[in-house]
Amino acid sequence: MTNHWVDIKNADLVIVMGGNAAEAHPVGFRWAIEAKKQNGAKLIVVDPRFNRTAAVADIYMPIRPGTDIAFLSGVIRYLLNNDKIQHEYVKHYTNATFLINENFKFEDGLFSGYNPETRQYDKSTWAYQFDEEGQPKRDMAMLDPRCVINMLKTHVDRYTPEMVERICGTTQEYFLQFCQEIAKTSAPEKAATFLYALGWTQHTVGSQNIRTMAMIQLLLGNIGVSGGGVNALRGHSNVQGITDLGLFPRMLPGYIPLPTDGDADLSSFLNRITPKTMMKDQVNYWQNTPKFMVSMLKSFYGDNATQDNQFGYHYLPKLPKGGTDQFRYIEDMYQGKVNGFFCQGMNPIASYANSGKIIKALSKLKFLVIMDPLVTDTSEFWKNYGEFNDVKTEEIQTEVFRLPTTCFVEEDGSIANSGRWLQWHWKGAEPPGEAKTDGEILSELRAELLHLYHKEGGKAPVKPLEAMSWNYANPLEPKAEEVAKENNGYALEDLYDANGNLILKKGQLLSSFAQMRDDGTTSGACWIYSGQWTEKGNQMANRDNSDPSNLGNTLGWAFAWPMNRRIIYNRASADLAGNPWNPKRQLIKWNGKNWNYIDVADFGTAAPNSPTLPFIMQPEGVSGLFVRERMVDGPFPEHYEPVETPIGTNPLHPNVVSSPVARVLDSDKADLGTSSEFPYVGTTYRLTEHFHYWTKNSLLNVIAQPEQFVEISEQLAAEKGIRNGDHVKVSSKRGYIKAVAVVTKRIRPLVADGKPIHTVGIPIHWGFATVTKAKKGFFANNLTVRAGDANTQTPESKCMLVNIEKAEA
Ligand SMILES: Nc1nc2c(c(=O)[nH]1)N[C@H]1C(S)=C(S)[C@@H](COP(=O)(O)OP(=O)(O)OC[C@H]3O[C@@H](n4cnc5c(=O)[nH]c(N)nc54)[C@H](O)[C@@H]3O)O[C@H]1N2
Ligand SMILES: Nc1nc2c(c(=O)[nH]1)N[C@H]1C(S)=C(S)[C@@H](COP(=O)(O)OP(=O)(O)OC[C@H]3O[C@@H](n4cnc5c(=O)[nH]c(N)nc54)[C@H](O)[C@@H]3O)O[C@H]1N2
Ligand SMILES: [Mo]
Repeated sequence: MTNHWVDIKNADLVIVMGGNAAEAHPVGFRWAIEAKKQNGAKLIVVDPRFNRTAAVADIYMPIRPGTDIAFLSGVIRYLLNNDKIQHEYVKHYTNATFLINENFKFEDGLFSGYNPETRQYDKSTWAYQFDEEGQPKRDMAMLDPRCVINMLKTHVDRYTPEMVERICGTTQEYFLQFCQEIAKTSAPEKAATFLYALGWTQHTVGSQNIRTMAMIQLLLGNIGVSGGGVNALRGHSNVQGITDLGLFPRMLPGYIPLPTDGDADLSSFLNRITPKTMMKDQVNYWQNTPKFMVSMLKSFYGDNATQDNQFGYHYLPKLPKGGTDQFRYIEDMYQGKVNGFFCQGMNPIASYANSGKIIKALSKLKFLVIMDPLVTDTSEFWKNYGEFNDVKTEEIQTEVFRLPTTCFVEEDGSIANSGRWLQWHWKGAEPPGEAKTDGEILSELRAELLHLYHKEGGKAPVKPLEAMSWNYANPLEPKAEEVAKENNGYALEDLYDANGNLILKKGQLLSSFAQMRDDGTTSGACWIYSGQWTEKGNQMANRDNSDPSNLGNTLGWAFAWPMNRRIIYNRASADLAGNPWNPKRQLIKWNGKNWNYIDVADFGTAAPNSPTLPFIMQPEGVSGLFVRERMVDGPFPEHYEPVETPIGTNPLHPNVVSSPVARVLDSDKADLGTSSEFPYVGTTYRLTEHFHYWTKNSLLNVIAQPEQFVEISEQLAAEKGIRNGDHVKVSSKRGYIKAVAVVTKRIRPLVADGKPIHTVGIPIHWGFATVTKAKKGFFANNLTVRAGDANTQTPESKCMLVNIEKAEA
């Protein structure tokens, strides 16, 4: 989130689109209800299903799964054509005024630079025009046809209300109601917030769904302000921590990219990834990347990281050409190229797309290690469970090891929530049986691997393992606080400022990442977490909930990265002169001499009307309505159909139907179905009463939602002769599930491109492994498609083609 949970109460309008917050985030959703109570905010839900969030909404409107870009682009068109934008904000804080490269174009569904062979874009024309001094050209009057705002206007002009209805199935009347409500927040003092999660991410156009929304927020001046923002409601309680700490296959901690095979040494790697300041006087905070990277390497490799060995750069694993992701590594397993797999805290045969293929892939391994507190479907994948898992055990060679771990309540540690708050928690119970923490298991593995290497040797180099710094009081049992301090970072020598004053003594904890150096005199494994545990103590354990501004920013409660800042880009909450757009929700204000802050400033000390602009992480200082290089699928968003499209065409450009760069491996193409065989849209989601696949082990949850069901409309039920409570079989090109039919008014048929579209709603949860008497069931992922977003590789689990038939019980 750019903002945080409590701040949602400050919104004038709450839009839940691409998520079901009341169901999946019932505790945090209270702040949406507070916005209604305290501000009279309206709540709008746009969702294929009338879900539990819709039940408390002021306005609900349906949409066909996978078409939000068309809807939101239509909103952008409306805002531009009806002059409902926050003018000053757009002009000064976005790149609306920048001129786009003469060779950039969009034609017949493709942006310039497309290579059909590699299915990738060359992004060199996705650029600005520059003047003789190398500065981007701007037209502050915004009249030049090549300036971003005019190019955007042309781009979205095709998304008329008629086109939105034709693609999305949402009536023009509903759509215009949405436009009118959101347009009200173009007033400088008004703010809308968008709450989203998987209904937007789990699409081949997932990243662009979110981007289109972010563009709307910029046009309305809703970013950096209280009650606004781009607010992803994250999933597992610490999944924010996972991405912060680099558990993405392509990332190091702190969102620093992992080097690739092509990055020959540290300096050329840093040169490639560190952005050059593009416009004079801008902060361009990522220019500090070398300080963060070297401090990270010092933290990883300690005294083994020196100037002479490029701080241990060569010990880091390098990504192969083209990178890697879940699709590829499952494919490698499937082709028998992988010996072993460590499965730590996940249940891939239940959670990954196309379960059938995952099970086959695991069957080709020599060994599988499961680190989990529970028995999982994956740890049982080799057992025959009849129709639920019809494998031939005797043909599976994979040896499975189960290492029981503790669960978070049995450990001290921190959890990062969606609002970037790092909150410390304390162990609540002793772990049962032989369970050990993940840290203990990994430490023992490290020690044993080193021992075996030294005794027997091995194929892979042992140096990276030997070089790792492992400075814990007990190397087999690292404590959470030791790891937290490592992430925060230390002064490795006495540190002086530019005037020669001592800032920190050797061995002291850094007080923020601003103290990090690129010469090896500081450490810190995750720069954004620096400040979490300083010489003043554990900031994550702070529990002062005083709230002088009444905005809910509570700076004394826990620690928010970066630097305890609660709303990022908060300089944008005031005009150029430093006057807050909304004095009642003031985050910063210029008092004539200096800045008054309610939140931790996102800006440094530049006086008002200085040329330094608020978007400090961007090399041009402003936010991007046009994206130069970050996205792989286009500098502007464009509607593409899901890879399995129910309408079989793209009304905007029939020659380019689905995303031309979507992640689909050749070997998975044969598994794609068509609407002639599978005429309905399947979409998967979760229920409050369950947590993914684990609550199969908890009797009360099992009682609350005992059996796999699917939801269909009354119209589809009538067509197929299905009654409420009948048993049905839902199938896709990949597999099938059996379930009980719930016939409901909550799902209604839509008309898209002149065709009736029926949706089958499929909750996830069931499987075969459980220690309770839970009814066994099928994986919803028997049905899903192995196709992903080209930016993130997130699979398109929110829409696929299915068929539904009555079945025997
Ligand atoms: N009780 C409970 N809470 C959970 C979880 C759980 O398992 N149980 N899981 C957690 C995790 S890991 C996550 S990631 C989050 C997920 O949080 P959510 O994303 O809120 O959860 P989903 O149930 O996947 O809901 C997605 C919603 O998006 C809608 N949708 C599907 N396709 C589209 C589309 O194309 N456009 C639009 N506008 N909407 C669409 C669906 O109908 C559904 O209502 O929940 C977290 N919270
Ligand atoms: N079709 C479809 N598929 C989906 C989704 C969807 O909406 N539709 N949602 C996707 C999303 S957003 C997610 S997040 C995934 C979830 O997919 P998974 O993460 O694979 O599913 P979980 O059941 O949450 O598995 C987490 C496991 O971690 C274990 N665990 C808990 N605490 C600890 C610990 O401290 N240490 C260790 N080692 N293990 C622990 C739990 O017992 C559990 O078995 O599913 C994805 N799959
Ligand atoms: Mo998730």
